[in-house]
Amino acid sequence: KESPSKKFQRQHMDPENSASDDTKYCDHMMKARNMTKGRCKPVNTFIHEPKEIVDAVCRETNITCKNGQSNCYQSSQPMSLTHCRQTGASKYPNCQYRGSDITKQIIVACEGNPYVPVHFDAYV
Ligand code: 5FA
Repeated sequence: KESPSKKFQRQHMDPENSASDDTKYCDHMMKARNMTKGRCKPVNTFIHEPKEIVDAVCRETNITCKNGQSNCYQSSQPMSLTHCRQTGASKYPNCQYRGSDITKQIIVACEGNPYVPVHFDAYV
């Protein structure tokens, strides 16, 4: 079974691409990363930074997560992100997305040993 950290990497990590102006980026990536199976995942953020940089967020400022758990951490540095949001007209199985390229600090939840990101909580 896929581990929580592998799931985070599949759903949120894309260090190879820099912020893409390509309007097809989200349509392509949401499908390629298996987030359009069974349903269209409504929103998802991809992070265009090296894995070591994102893993290190688990050692930054500890904050409360949206769900009330205390295992969230906010990056001091803004990061290159693409936020994908399903369009209103999009209907499963034809999942369609709009992408926004942004540079913001990220908030991730961390778990395990090694203590690594397992959930993308927000950008601020
Ligand atoms: N989740 C939320 N807070 C968490 C925390 N502090 N520590 C660990 N996990 C935490 O997200 C709900 C999901 O987020 C739950 O599965 C919970 O385990 C985790 P959502 O935004 O309500 O839905 P989603 O569509 O994002 O959920 P999934 O498709 O299951 O995606 P994941 O949670 O695996 O990944 P993501 O939340 O990073 O997108």
